[in-house]
Amino acid sequence: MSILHSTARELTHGGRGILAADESIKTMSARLEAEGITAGETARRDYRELLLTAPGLSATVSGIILADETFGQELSDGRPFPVAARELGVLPGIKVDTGTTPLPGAGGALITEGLDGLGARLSSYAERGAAFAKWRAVIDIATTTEQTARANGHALARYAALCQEHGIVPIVEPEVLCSGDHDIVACADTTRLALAVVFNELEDAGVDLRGIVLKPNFVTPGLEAPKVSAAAVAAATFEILRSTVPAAVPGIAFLSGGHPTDDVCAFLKELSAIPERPWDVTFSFGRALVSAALSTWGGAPANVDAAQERLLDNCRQAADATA
Ligand code: 5MM
Repeated sequence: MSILHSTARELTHGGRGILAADESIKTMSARLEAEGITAGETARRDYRELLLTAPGLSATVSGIILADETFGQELSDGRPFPVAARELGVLPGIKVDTGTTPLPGAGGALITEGLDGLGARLSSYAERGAAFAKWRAVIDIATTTEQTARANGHALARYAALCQEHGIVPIVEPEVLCSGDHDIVACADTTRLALAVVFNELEDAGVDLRGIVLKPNFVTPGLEAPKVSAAAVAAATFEILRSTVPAAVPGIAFLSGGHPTDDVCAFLKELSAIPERPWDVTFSFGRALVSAALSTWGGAPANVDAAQERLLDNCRQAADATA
């Protein structure tokens, strides 16, 4: 088995999942400030160290996605984050997109940037220990068209092919945003379009599907719309995935998208129980794993243990949902 295949499998198989701790400096700073913590390089580092060093994290977490700033930082014991992650039994990953910008003439739809110079950056990340990478396309139901989905799918495919050339597993994340009051059918339609286009582009780019991880949204009503049952979400999500995601993909790791922890774990549990599913399913949650830990910490060293317990509880709940 090639390193790409074994890494993709290690990330998604065996009842563990991925911790998304790759908030950009702007997003992370805003989340710290919202908890009354003065945001700066040191606070962002301390917070990511709290997450990575939670005792026994590797029992439930296979990989951690880091932002460029964190990837170049050291823990308080002097170990670089990617080195410490491997020593702690967690594969280090790196977010390599550089964010979104409006696509010209596309009514506000966004395109994700970061392809220029990406090959050189991937070489450097690989030398420093990155096992996998992440690129997120942001897809808004109100503005997405076939053309804008294709532009984002094309970028995702170019990124994925480049990652594989450097021995790095690409996480392919076409995120249909959960914000809004749309119904589940609207989410299903846009998710189907986004995934169909992405797999078309991945095939055209010659990407080895056995060496990727797909990171999609669950198919749900918008966060401001009435909820449906977890069984209904799982059925709708499986229906879309079955018709768009080839069985060669080893694993699917879902984003949480702003849904509460209990809800996304219930969605995952229902999906895991579908017997005809050809891929492993797991989590690649950000907020659903870390929000409670961040507010428990509040920037106080005395709260680190309690914050780590909140993180570990959520990781255990998510991992249990994959069984
Ligand atoms: C952790 O947040 C990631 C980076 O976000 P920004 O670049 O906007 O700061 C984000 O890509 C995340 O990995 C996914 O959206 C999944 O996170 P959630 O919180 O939706 O599970």
